[in-house]
Amino acid sequence: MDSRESFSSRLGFILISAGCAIGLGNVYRFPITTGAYGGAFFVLIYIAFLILLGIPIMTAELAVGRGSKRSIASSFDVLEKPGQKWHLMKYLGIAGNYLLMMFYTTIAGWMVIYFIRYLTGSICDIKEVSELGNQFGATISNVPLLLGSTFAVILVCFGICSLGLQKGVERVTKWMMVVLFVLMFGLAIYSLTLSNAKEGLAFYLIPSAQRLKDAGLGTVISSAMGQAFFTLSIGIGSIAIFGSYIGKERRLLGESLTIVSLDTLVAIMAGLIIFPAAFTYNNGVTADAGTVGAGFLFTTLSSIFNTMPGGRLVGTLFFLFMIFAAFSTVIAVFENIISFWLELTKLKRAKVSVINVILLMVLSLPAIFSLNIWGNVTIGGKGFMDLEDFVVSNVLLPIGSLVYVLFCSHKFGWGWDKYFAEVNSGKGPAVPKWLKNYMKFVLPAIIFVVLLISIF
Ligand code: ALA
Repeated sequence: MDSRESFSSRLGFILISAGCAIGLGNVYRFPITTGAYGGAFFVLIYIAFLILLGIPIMTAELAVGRGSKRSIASSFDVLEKPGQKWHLMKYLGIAGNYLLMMFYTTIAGWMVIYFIRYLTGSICDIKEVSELGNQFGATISNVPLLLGSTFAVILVCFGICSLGLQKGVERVTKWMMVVLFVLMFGLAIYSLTLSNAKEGLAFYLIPSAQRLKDAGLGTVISSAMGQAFFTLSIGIGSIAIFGSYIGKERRLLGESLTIVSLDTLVAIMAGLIIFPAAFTYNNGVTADAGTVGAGFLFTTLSSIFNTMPGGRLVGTLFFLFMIFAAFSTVIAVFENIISFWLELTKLKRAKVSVINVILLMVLSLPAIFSLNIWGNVTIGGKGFMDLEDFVVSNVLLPIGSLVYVLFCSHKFGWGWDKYFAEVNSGKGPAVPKWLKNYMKFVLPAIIFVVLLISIF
């Protein structure tokens, strides 16, 4: 194995870990689910889950990564006691990272397609939502177009990773994240000046018991939990890897708080961009999945861009923002995939990148084909893209999180003492002692319930 690389700065670590978390989950899935599940109450429950689940689990992942100096492909092998079986977790982690990328790269490809359409202005004359819906339908039925856009995402992102941790991943992601924040603030300020911004904000930020009732409390809670896991990508080692690249100067609770806060800031800002626009140009959003469903960005929101003054520029900047959010996650997860190979084989980074470009191009085919030529092929009522999303978000992330928490808090794992010493090495806010029983018993119980609700 090559000698292990590390980040050139703390800022690099924070922005890349936040970049891994910040992605389509924040800027696409969060506003859509918030709209569909009635607004503000969903947001509150989601934030509660980030605090109750997200932050402690993230400290566990980062501690295992930093304590082992390995990715999930061998971190449990390094830290477990002789004869234990925790290392089997590597299979779940590796499968989770690949499965996530098997559909995520295709959706990232849609953002590239729509960015080009806005940049060239080719889509700007279509104002009707139904016509835009037809166009989106034609886009996802167009196999060569989807193959081209997905493969381009895979090539560019592995190309960046092949340059190395500091020269590729850190340099490019830092720059992308800075532009993402600038674009986001610009778009949000613009949106807040729109005429019905107030109504949009009220829907988004003022809780309404009636809307909660309409959406159904159980559904709102389980979607908010799923969203919290997805947005942080916790449980499959995609955050742990970045713990493995840092030193012991800072305590990991502070680092986790910063990453989760940045992730939440981006999600909340995405809502500030979308809801005022939706209430100004589209009479708001409703719980109707057709209005706020998966195609929302490419139908309703695009129609809003095409109707508003200066919409071509706003649309172009918006899809650029989406590309940076998606690419920061893809690059981070690809870095994790590369590190599996570097740890488990003797191959060099460049060769591992080439192999994985080909591998992921092949693995992305089921999700792509499920949108068109395999449209009738379903397993358990789901096409491949939905199935991959479901397995990652509702099964692997919660199971993986459960394993991390048990490993860090119980004697039959790494144990509370070792976790406590690792997580609290350095400066910054410390994990308090009283968290021990929460991590040992309460958190696993919550995750277990989440898992059951998610699956059944
Ligand atoms: N955490 C990633 C996202 O939010 C998967 O998109």
